[in-house]
Amino acid sequence: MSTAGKVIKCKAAVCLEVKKPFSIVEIEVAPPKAHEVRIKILATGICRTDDHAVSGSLYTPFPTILGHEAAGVVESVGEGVTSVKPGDKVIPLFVPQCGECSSCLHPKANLCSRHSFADVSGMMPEGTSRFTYKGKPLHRFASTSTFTEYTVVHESAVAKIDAAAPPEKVCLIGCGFSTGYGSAIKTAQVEPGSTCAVFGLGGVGLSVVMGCKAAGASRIIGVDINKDKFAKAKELGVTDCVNPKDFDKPIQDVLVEMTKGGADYTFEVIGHTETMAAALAACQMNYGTSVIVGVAPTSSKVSFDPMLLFTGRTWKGSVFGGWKAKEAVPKLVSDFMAKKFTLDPLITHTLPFDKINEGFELLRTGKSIRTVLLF
Ligand code: PAD
Ligand code: ZN
Ligand code: ZN
Repeated sequence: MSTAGKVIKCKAAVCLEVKKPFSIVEIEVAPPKAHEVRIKILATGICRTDDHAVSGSLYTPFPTILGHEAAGVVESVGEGVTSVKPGDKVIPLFVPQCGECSSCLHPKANLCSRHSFADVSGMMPEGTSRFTYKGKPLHRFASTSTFTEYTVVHESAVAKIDAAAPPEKVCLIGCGFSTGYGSAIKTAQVEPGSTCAVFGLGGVGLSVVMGCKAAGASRIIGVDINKDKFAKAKELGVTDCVNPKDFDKPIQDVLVEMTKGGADYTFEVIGHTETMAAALAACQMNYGTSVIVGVAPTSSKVSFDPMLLFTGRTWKGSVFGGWKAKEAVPKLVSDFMAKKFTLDPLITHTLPFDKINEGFELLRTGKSIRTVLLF
């Protein structure tokens, strides 16, 4: 029997309060309104950004449904939706693309100005929530909310993908892989023969490594305080592994020495303001480029010597790897299907959705790269 137009009762992992474990509860998901799409989630990855929200480091209103790295199938669509239809396999987009605003129309921009990726209202663009728990509305997160059997997103925040794509793998194209890979090949535009340094070798950092390697970097230095991350990093293209704990001096000094003057490209993929400043200082003073990928705590400030930029370094940031999400995600999925890159090394754990708290523990204890939750 069709569920279109009806309220769906389903299971969701709800965060009732900051710093608390997820509660698996039954919620109600209202039908999509005009220009909205209701999606049955098939698989969702656990990204550090979700954990930043749980810990309160990244502000988001509670109670909430987190999760933003997923693949699913369209259950029903609201009035006026033209780009997807029921039954389509899709990836929800935490960076929406309306296709009509000045940013969406600009070839260099990927952050829509009509539907901001940074919106923290916790509501749909028209101002209300589609999620209800015990009669009260729940907030959404990052335009997506994927830790639930069903979610509703705006049409600008969903992309149709190849029907044959395996959801338990391509869910990573919804965030971690695309962010890291794009930061290297699109935002930094890493050149063949260059030297790169990647700070943080988690799911996103290892995807930066893959991007640097694909772009032809000849030396890729991986920096992490967890030495257990080094074996996989080497497998994916890291040529030198550096643990800041092994040195008495600042890591930027170590890297400048190792590279005889600084790396061509550095990437901060941790989310700490100190390592952002260190990554900037670790790139070559005349022509080095440093890219901030990690999400710093809400309202934090970075302190750095302006001389670092005065001499010629370039400091950039990259949200979702600089991709215009709605048009890039289907292409990235096609590239995956054509075996242009692999996602397997990033997926260290697969768990049933109910074990979401276990999945977060694996991330917090540094034991996982990506855990994919299956519904
Ligand atoms: P992760 O926790 O899997 O990886 C972070 C890595 O950094 C771990 O291996 C840690 O051991 C390592 N680390 C921690 N502290 C230090 C330190 N002081 N020096 C060196 N290494 C350290 O996270 P992830 O890969 O899922 O995400 C990484 C960051 O990227 C995180 O801040 C997340 O919020 C952000 C992110 N940004 C975007 C975007 O669009 N820019 C998208 C997705 C994630
Ligand atoms: Zn993410
Ligand atoms: Zn737009």
